[in-house]
Amino acid sequence: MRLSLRFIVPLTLALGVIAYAVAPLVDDFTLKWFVRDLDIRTKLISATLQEPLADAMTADLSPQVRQQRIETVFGRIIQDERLFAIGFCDAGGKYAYRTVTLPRNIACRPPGSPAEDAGRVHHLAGGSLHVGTHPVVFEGTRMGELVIVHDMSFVERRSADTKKYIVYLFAGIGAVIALITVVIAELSWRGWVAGMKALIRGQLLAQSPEPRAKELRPLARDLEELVRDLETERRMRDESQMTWVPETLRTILRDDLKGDEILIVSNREPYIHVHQGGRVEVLRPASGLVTALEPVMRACSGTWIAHGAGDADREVVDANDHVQVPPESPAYQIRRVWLSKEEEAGYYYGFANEGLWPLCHIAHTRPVFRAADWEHYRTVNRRFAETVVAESRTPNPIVLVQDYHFALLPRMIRERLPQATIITFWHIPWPNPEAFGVCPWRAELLEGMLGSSILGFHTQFHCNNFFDTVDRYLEARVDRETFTISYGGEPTEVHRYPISIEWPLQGLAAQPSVPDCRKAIREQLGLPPDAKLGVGVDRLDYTKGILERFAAIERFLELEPAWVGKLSFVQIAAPSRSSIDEYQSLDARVRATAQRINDRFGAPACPPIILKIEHHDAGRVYTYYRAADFCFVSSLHDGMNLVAKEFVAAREDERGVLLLSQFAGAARELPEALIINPYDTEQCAAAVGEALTMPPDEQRARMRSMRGLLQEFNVYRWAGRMLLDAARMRNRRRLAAGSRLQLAATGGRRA
Ligand code: ADQ
Repeated sequence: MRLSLRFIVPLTLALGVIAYAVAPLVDDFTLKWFVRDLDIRTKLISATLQEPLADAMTADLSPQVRQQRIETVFGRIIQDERLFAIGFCDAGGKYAYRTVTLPRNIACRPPGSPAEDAGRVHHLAGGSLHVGTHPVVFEGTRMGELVIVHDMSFVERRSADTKKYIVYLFAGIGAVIALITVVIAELSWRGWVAGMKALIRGQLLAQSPEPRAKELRPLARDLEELVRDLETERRMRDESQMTWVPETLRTILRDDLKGDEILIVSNREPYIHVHQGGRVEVLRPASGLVTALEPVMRACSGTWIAHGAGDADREVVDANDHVQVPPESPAYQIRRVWLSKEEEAGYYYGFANEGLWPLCHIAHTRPVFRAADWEHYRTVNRRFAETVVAESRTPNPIVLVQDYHFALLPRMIRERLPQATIITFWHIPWPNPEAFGVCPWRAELLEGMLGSSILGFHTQFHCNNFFDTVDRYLEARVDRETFTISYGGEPTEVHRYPISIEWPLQGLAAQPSVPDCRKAIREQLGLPPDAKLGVGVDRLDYTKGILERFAAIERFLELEPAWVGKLSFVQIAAPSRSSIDEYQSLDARVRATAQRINDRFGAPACPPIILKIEHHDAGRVYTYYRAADFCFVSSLHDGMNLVAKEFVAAREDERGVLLLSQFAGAARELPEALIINPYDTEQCAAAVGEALTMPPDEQRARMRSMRGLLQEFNVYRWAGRMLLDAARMRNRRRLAAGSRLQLAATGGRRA
C-alpha cells in the first residue's frame, strides 16, 4: 500500500505539472478557434443587417428619426450576450450610428481601406474584444462599413475551463497509468518473492516438488545459508534465555505446537500395576525418561502407549485398554499393549536385548540374532504401529518413539499416518558401520528408523556413526551440513539431544543433610564412622563395567595397602534381564569377584566391596550418593549414563568426586569429572587414589562447574528442544503446503 502511494502520488503530480506546461499552447489554439468563429458570426450579422440598414438609410426620413430607427435595430441586435457593440462608419470614415456600448478607442478605418477577412482582437483594461468590419453596399454603391464588436470574455472563460479540464485529464491519466503500473509491479514482486521463498524451501526441504525459478538459482545457496544461520542463531538465543522447568514445556506445547496431539511410545510404562500383599499397587519406575516426558503428557492430556507388563495391569484398564494416570490426579492416559510370553521373549529379551543391545554397545559381548526373534520384533512393532493409528485423533499427531525396541515402528507409522511428525530417540550408542554391519537385518532396521521426521542420539559422535552407517548400507542422500538423510519420502533430520535429569532433583527435598546421610549409611553398613566410601549404582549389565570397577578397587588396595580396612566400595546393582544367560553369568561373576576381593583383603569391619544386588527406590539411591566420597561410573559403553548426573545433582554440599568412563556419553558434558578408561586398571586405581585424597577446594570447584551445567542442561531442555524442532518442522511444512495450494490455485504460474 505504502509502495503504491509512493508511486501514484508523484506520477500524478508530474503529469499535472506537464498539463500546466501544455496549457498556454491550448490557450493559443482555443483563441484562434474562437476568433475564427467570431469572424463567421460577424459576417452573418453584417449580412443580416445589410437590408434593414440600407432601407433605413434610403428612406425618406428626418435625420433624427433615421438615427433613432437604425440605433433601435442595433440595440435590438446587441441583446445577444456575446455581441457587445455595433457601429456604422460612413464613407468619410466617421461613425454615423453607434450603440452607446461602442468604446471610444475603437475608431473607424480610414476611407478606402481594403476589406478585412478576419477581425482584430483589442485588449482593453476590462477584457478583450473582437472587432470585425464589413462593408455595407446598396445597389452597387459602398455606403460605409459596419463595425461589429464581440465580447471575448466568454472565450477566456471557456479557455480557463478547458485548461482546467486538461489538467484534470492529465492527472487522471497519470493516476490510471500509475495504478496499472503498481498493480503489475506488485504482482511481479509477489511472484518473485514467492519464487524466492519456494526456492529457499526447495533447498531446505530437500524433497520440495516445486520447480525452481532459473534466474533465482545463483542466489539459492547464499540464501539457504543465511536462513539456516538466522534460525540457528534464533534458536541459540531463545534457548540461552530460557529457564527449563516443566512450565517451559507447557509453554512450548501451547505457543509453538498450538495444542497439537502428542503420543508417546515406549516399551516400559510410566506406571505399572502389580499385586503386592493381596492388593493392587501402583509402581512408578525410577526413570529419567518418565520424569522428562510426564510434564509433556500432563500438559497435553496425551496418550502414552506401552507394553502392559505388570501382573495387575489388565485388571485396571477400561474396555479400550486405557488407564488414567497419575492415579492421584489423572491428567493423561496409558494405552496398554498386550504381548504373549513368546512375543515378549522374542521381541524384548531376544531381538532387542540379545541382538540390538550388544550390537550397539561395544562391550565385546557377541550379539545373538535369531530369525524367530526378528519375526516377533516385527510383529510387535506392527502391533504398536496399529495402536498408534487407532489412538491418534488427528491425521498429523506428534509421535515420540522411545528407544531400540522400536526401530521398525517409525516407518510403519509413516505408512499409515503420512502427515505425522515422528521423533525417535535412541537412548543407547550407535556403533560404527563395521560393527553394525554384522546384523542380518541391518537395511530393514535403518529403513524403519528413517521413517522418522527427527532422529535423536545423545552425542554428535553417535549421530556421525549413524550417518556413516546409512551411507554404507543404503542408497540414501546423506547431507551432513543440514544433518538430513533423504531416503524416499520425507527427509529425516538427525540431531543430538543429550538427555539429562530433572533440576532440582525432586527426591532431594525429603533427604536428610549430607552429614546425616554419611552417618546413617555408615551405620547401616556397619562401617566405622570415618570410613571412606565409594559408590556404584547400575542395572546389573555387562556394559556398565562393574567387574572392571572391582578390579580397579582391588588394584588400588594392592598398591596402597594402608587403605585396607579404611575404604569400602558399595555396589548397588538392580537385577536386570535376568532371564538372559549373559546376565545370569554376569550376576554370578560379580558376586564371585566381590567375594574373592573381600576374602583377599579380609577386613570385616570395612570390607573392600559391599554388594547389594536389589532394586532400591530413588530416595535410597540419593542417600547413598550423598553418603559417598566418590562415585564410580565405569561403563564400557553407555549412551549417556544418568547415574553420573544424579550423583552430581545430589551433592548440594559441592563435595565428592566423580570417576567417569570416557566411553559414557556423559563424559562429553562433564569433563571436570576424573575421566577414566575402564579397560585401564592401573589408571582407574590411580583415579581412586586421587579421589580419596582430592583437596576439598578442588572437589568444590569441579562440582560447582558440573552442577552449573546440569542446572542449565536438564531433562526439560532435552524434551523441549525436540518439541521445538518438531514445531519448527511442522511450521515449515505448513508454509510449504500453503504455498503449494496457492500455486495450484493460480494454475502453477510463477513470476
Ligand atoms: P540405563 O542403561 O538404564 O539407561 P542410566 O542412564 O544409568 O542407564 O540410568 C539408570 C537409572 O536407573 C538411573 O536413574 C539410576 O538411578 C537408576 N538405577 C540404577 N540402578 C538402580 C538400583 N539398583 N536401584 C534403583 N535405581 C537404580 C539407558 C542408556 C543410558 C541412558 C539412559 C537414558 O543405557 O546410557 O543414559 O537410557 O537415556
